[in-house]
Amino acid sequence: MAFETIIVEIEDHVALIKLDRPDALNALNSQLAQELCIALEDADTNDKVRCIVITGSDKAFAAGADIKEMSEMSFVDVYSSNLFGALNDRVCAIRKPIIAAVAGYALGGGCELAMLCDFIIAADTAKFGQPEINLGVIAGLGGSQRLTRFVGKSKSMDMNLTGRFMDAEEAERSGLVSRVVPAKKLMEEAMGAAQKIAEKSQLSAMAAKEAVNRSYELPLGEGMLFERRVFHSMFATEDQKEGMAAFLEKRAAQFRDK
Ligand code: CO8
Repeated sequence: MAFETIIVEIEDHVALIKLDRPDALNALNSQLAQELCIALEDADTNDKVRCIVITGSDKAFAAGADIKEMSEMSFVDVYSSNLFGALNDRVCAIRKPIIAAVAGYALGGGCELAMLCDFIIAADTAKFGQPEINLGVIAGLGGSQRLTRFVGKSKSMDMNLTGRFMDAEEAERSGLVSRVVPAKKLMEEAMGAAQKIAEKSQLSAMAAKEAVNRSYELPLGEGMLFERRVFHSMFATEDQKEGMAAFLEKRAAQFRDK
C-alpha cells in the first residue's frame, strides 16, 4: 500500500517506520494513525520482519495529535469515533518488538505513541511532554496512565498539570527511556538494538514482550505465575534446545523460530 504520512523501509529483518508530516511536526492526524496501524500490522505478519522501529525527524518524533484536525470536533464526534482508541488497541496488539527512536519533540500523543512502543531510545535532543492541559483538555492515549507507571506520580502530575517538557537526560533518569545517545547516533543505535533483537528466537522475543507487558496488568503473584508458565512452555521449542546446546558447545545459536 502507498502511504502518504509515513515511510516504511524493510532492511535486514527490521521494519523502519518513519512518521512523515514535516509541515506539522509529524502531528498524528487520523490518516497517519490509520496508516501507522496498517504498516505495523503488515510488519507483524511479514515473515521477513523480526523487529520494528518507529521514528520521526530530527526536529520532532511527533508534536502530538493534530490540533487543527481536532479543534472543531464535538463530544459526539470524538466519542462516537472513539478517537484514537483504535490506535491504542491496534499498537498494543502487535506481537513483534517495537522500538521508538525519538529525536526532538515527543509531545502529547507523540509522547504517548513512544510509550506505546516497547522501549524508547532517545537522542540527546529529545523533549517529552504532556502539554494537553494548555489546550483545555487532558492526555488521551496514556499520558496520565502509562507515564505515571514509568516516572511515578510526582513527575507525571508535574508534567500533566504544568505541561512542562522533560529533556532526554531527565527522561532517562526517570525511567521513561532506556538509553540516550547523541542525535547523530540515534538511528545507528536504534537499528543496532533492533538487529540484536532480530537475531534472537522470535518465539522468545514475543514471549518476553508478552511477559513484561503482563506486569502492567497483573498483581505480582499472578505475573510471576504467568512468567513461570511461559518460561516452562519454552521448553517445548526447538529454539530452547538449540540455544542451550549452542551455549554448551561455545558457538552462536542458529534459531529457527520453532
Ligand atoms: N497539531 C497540528 N499542527 C502542529 C502541531 C500539532 N500538535 N504541532 C505543531 N504543529 C504545526 C504548527 O501549527 C506549525 O504549522 P504552520 O507552520 O502551518 O503554522 C508547524 O507545525 C511548526 O510548528 P511551530 O511553528 O509551532 O514550531 P516551533 O518550533 O515554534 O514549536 C512546538 C514547536 C513547541 C512543538 C509547538 O509546535 C507546539 O507546542 N506544538 C503543539 C504541542 C502540543 O500541544 N501537543 C499536544 C497536542 S494534543 C494531543 O496530543 C492529545 C493527545 C490525545 C490523543 C492522542 C492521540 C494520538
